[in-house]
Amino acid sequence: MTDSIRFPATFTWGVATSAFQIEGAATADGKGPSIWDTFCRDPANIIDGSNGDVACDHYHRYLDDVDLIASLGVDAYRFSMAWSRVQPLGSGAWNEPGFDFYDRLLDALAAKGIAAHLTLYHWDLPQALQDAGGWLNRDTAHRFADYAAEVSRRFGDRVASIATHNEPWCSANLGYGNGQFAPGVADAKAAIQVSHHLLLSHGLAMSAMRAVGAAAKLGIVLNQWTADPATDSAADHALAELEYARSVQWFMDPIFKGSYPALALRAHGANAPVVHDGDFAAICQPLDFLGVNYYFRAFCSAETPPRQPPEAHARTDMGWEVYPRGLTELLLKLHREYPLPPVYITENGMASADRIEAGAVSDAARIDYVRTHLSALAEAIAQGVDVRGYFLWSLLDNFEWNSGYAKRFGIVYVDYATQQRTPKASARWYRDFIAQRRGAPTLD
Ligand code: IFM
Repeated sequence: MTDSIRFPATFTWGVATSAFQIEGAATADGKGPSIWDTFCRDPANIIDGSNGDVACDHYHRYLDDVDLIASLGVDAYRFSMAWSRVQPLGSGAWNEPGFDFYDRLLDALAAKGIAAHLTLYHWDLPQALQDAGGWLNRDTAHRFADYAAEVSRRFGDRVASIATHNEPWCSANLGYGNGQFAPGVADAKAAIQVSHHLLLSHGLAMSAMRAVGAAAKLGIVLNQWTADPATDSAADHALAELEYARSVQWFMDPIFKGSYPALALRAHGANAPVVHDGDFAAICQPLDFLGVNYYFRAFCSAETPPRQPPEAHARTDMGWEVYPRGLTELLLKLHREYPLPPVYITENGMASADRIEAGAVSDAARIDYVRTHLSALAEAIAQGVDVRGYFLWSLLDNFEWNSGYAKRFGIVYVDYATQQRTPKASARWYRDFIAQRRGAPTLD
């Protein structure tokens, strides 16, 4: 049942993608290499040995893709800009043909009345900056602020919002902590220092963009989860508390309170980051919005082997527990703990082993996933959390990072051999759900 799910009348409905995952055109029109281009050159890094050279070929098919977005009846589209497309070396000269692509994309979205929500950094650092130390080099934060200011100058009045980072937890912990993501570094101390430089870059970019004075709302997108103890044991409770501190509070506290959480700092010990005077003042400044990406909760067990979430809970093709209640709980907890600005759910969705049969893709599990998460979201809103929009991840099946093309998150199926797009049953469901909202009773 979806009739009983109520949202504010002005709620924004959208779909999301990111540059490296869909654009392809890896070397077109002067684009420089990014760390993901480099990382994929070693096929051992990607489960199916693939890369982002072509991906969904969105760079050439963006007009069709905008038509597809419009056909869903959504209000908004969230996407990211490939930094090395517009500034091939991550510093110095701008690449006009790269900016032209985003200019054309924005025109196409505007022509269809779709609001553009831009993310500056969705993990694809220009390789030239990596060669100079990447996010371990504090100077990268300054290069990022320059890039943010330039984008804001050019597009800040044409996009509804600009997010500095997407999921810096992943950039730090998967890129530098366990090496599963580009640039493939496995060094716990480095990961923590990188997280600090990412936060610093966010703060510097916010100031730089504010100085430009564009109309776009400015914020950041964080991936977040609640951390539940697997049992009532003191050990599981302690583990859950630490997990929450190291993941959610580690990014939220500097932004909203101007310090790192004491529990996580203690746990990091000698790996704690080097923080310069003035860093927290740069990081801790008002946001126009907070983007929350929610996929699953953390289930914390101190036993060996660790206890797993209940068997009865479904899992996605990524192996992630389906736990919609966690979205309500997370939002209420954030609402209690921080002076939140308006919140957007900037990603939520699931991978499933979709197949095309007789020209159609039946993805009932995804419909169920989205429906139950929307219901959980409506519950949080009803309890007072100011959530202004929801972006389904993802518009298209796409390059799922180290899983390559083996995992399908799209509500539109992509046949990578032909680049044919086929809306799945979930795309039709989402379109109908949104259409129904327009006439449905609202919270207002
Ligand atoms: O595909 C990713 C996206 O790039 C960032 N958030 C999680 C998604 C699913 O893993």
